[in-house]
Amino acid sequence: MARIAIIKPLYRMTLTVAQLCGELVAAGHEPLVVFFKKQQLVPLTEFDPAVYDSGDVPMRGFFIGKNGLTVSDTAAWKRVQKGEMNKLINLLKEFKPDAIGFSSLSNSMTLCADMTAELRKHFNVPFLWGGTGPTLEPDRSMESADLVCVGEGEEVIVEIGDRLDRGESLNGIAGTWSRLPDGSIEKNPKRPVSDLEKIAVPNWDDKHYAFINGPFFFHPFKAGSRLEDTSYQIMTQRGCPFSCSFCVESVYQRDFGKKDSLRRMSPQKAIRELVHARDVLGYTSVTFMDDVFTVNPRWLDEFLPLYKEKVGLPFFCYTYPTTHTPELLRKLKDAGCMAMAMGVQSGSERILHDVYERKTNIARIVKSAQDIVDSGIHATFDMIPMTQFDREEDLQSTFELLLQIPKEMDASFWGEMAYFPNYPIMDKFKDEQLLASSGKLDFSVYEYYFKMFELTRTAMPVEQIKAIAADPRYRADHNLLNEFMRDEFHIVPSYGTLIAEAQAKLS
Ligand code: B12
Ligand code: SF4
Repeated sequence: MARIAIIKPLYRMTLTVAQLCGELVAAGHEPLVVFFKKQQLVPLTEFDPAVYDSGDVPMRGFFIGKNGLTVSDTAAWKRVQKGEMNKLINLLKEFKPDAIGFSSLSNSMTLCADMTAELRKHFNVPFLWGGTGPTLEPDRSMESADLVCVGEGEEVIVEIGDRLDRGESLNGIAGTWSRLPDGSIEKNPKRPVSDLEKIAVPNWDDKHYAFINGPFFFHPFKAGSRLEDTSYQIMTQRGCPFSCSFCVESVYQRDFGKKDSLRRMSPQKAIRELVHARDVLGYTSVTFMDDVFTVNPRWLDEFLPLYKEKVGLPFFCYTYPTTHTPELLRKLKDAGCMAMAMGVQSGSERILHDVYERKTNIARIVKSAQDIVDSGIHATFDMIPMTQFDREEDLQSTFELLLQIPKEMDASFWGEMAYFPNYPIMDKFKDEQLLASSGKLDFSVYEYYFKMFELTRTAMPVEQIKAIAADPRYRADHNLLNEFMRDEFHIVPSYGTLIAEAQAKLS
């Protein structure tokens, strides 16, 4: 039995580590997952770099209220304190790991490098890195790690455990890069993507988890989503039929092949996990974290009646403008779908097609939004209304789209594009024609449009909003719009809350 610690800097993304924890336990190994620190939202006006770390990739969201617009870092954290590191070191000393892993997104790569360097002073064990960040930047990861998992890790983590048990070297494992005894780096062949029918059920047993943040230290720790969200989160599917330039799915398709990337577990396997979540873990709603839940109507035709019969909990899922029909929405609603979110991202076909690589047309987005609202499912949509490629016409187009999206549908997130390393969107910066035609807009232009966007979500009649849009006084001074703004703007609402709100409206 190998003892493997996995550190997940910045609490959440619990599914990733619960999956790895499930694999290790099922294979007879002993995992300890440590959530180290917590990500938080910090308004830029309060962002003191001596106190907060923004990570390697800044991520920003916008709040619009009566006092105007607030820009916040949505993924910052308080800088690591010595006491937090000491707690981690003591916990690991007690656990006596045979290997120490890090699971990282792109924004916490430097944090992981600093932590690895510090932990190496205390532990003479292999350091394993995995996750989206190391998969995107394996060479950078190898500057700190002894082994990097490139891609999916279910089989890799078990093979590592088995080899540690047998006292064998960790070189030569498919799907990893590792350091050879002479110090050089070995780049092993890629591993085929995981068969979702064979992977373990995520393990949420408190005893395998710990949490360290500031003065807080918990072990055992309730890692399940219930701490922040009342809803059980599951992914029945991996991959996506689309290839948006700002999303990791397009990277996985490019680097690991598109052919087998879109996979789903059998309806029966998903149902077993959900029945356990309801009966043993005590959850009262479900969030399907599948990138686009509404693909594969044949699977849904089998799954939804089974779900209704055997699970019967209200649920949330994601959709895409071209993947649902009124008929499918009816079936989803009948099975318990209370709330869903649809990616819209922009109202400019130029941005959607040339920058985001989302070949949807605007009329289709409007129809899809209306269909969800007509179905009676509570709906929200996501937008990325700020990039390095915008012209004012693009913002105007987004405003015009928002005027057509039913008011019952709220925006869950207004964000600035986050530029992750090696994503296809980074190639757009090499497209001189595209760059030459980009506006490099002043932030005050965004402030005006973001407030106009928000206005479309208020109860104000569309004709009145159009009159304001036509009035040059507001364009000259966007602060005049503040009086129309709502007090609070939602950002990344909790799924459990969305479901509960939708239920409350019904009753
Ligand atoms: C579901 C999800 C969420 C959910 C998570 C719910 C939950 N309970 O876990 C929520 C909504 C909370 C969320 C939040 C965020 N997310 Co998110 N999320 C995803 C999504 C759709 C799936 C991730 C997932 O769980 N996959 C299934 C698990 C089992 O697989 P995995 O994570 O890929 O890990 C595998 C391998 O990487 C490997 N592995 C991972 N770690 C390790 C460690 C070791 C040692 C080894 C050997 C292997 C290994 O094995 C795993 C199993 O195969 C991805 C997109 C995607 N399709 O991947 C985005 C994604 C991960 N999210 C992203 C972002 C930016 C965020 C936020 C920072 C957003 C924000 N501004 O707040 C936060 C981060 C929160 C935090 N501090 O952790 C980005 C990350 C981009 C990047 N390059 O870093 C992604 C890739 C989407 C994108 N834009 O491309 N997210
Ligand atoms: S539709 Fe969503 S999950 Fe699929 S590639 Fe686009 S952003 Fe990613």
